[in-house]
Amino acid sequence: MALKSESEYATDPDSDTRRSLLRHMLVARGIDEEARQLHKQGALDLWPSCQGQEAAQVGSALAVGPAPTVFPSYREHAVALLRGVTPDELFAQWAGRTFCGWDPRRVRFFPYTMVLAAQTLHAVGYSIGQRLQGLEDFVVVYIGDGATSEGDMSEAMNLAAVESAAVLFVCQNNGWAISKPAEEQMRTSLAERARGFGIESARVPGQDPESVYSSCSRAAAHVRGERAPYLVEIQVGRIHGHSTSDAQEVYRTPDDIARTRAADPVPAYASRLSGLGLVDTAWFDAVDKEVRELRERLTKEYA
Ligand SMILES: Cc1ncc(C[n+]2csc(CCOP(=O)(O)OP(=O)(O)O)c2C)c(N)n1
Ligand SMILES: [Mg+2]
Repeated sequence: MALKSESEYATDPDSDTRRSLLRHMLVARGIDEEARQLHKQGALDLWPSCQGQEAAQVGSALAVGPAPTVFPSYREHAVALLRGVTPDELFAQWAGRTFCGWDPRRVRFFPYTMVLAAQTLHAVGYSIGQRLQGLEDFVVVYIGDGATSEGDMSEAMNLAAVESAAVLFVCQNNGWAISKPAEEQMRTSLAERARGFGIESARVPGQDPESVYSSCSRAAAHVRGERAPYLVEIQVGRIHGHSTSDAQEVYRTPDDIARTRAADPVPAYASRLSGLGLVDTAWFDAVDKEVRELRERLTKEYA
């Protein structure tokens, strides 16, 4: 697949891109809500919700475009959908109906990895392999804050730095590794830690998909232009528990949960674009209809 030219890595999203950011966020929210519902009905075995992280996921995925191969963790449902994994393929995996769910070669989105941070080494190795074969590609790898405590992450950052591997590390720091708060796992930001390995980095708030888009566009241009790794740490909020099997009310205060819900990126971005006149009622009705029909079909298929 052809890489984007330098000028295509726009740092500020235009109006069409802004509508696209919002549409993908709304679709991901609907699919995620359907999955949570199906888990309650016993149809899915488990679901790690991505609610609260949609701006980070959609902003980063749209910024890098379709060229790079993506190595996800297990919560990147919005990225998966954007890359062409169908909701059925996604649900089939969490219903235990298939081994992986999708063909990673078709969508260039690798299988979810439950072994924390293992995908960071896969990504760096894949990138080096691509270079050895003379293929002009770069790789994006997603990790959570907790995964960065694994030795694999440090090995991957060091290897990427010394090998000048074309890898964009995207960390969604949602403040929690299940019930372990991020501040008990690190004394510096991950962005600072990356610099210690010789990797350039940025730290961005994850509520605004446009800031994420701009930062990841610049980061992608760096990876592609310099053939060197880059790390973007995105600060996000986790609206629900770690997974559908986790009661976060046990270890998070009601205030903390309320603050995260109040900072929900989806309604905030919807009202922002609406206020700017970029979307209107007819636009919202069309997206609602698309999501409703998708959800009805998934309910029929799985419940
Ligand atoms: C090597 C390894 N150790 C422990 C676990 C158990 N585990 C699953 S998810 C998780 C927390 C991960 O947190 P984070 O990386 O912040 O991702 P998040 O779930 O917040 O998206 C842990 C400890 C695991 N899956 N793999
Ligand atoms: Mg986390």
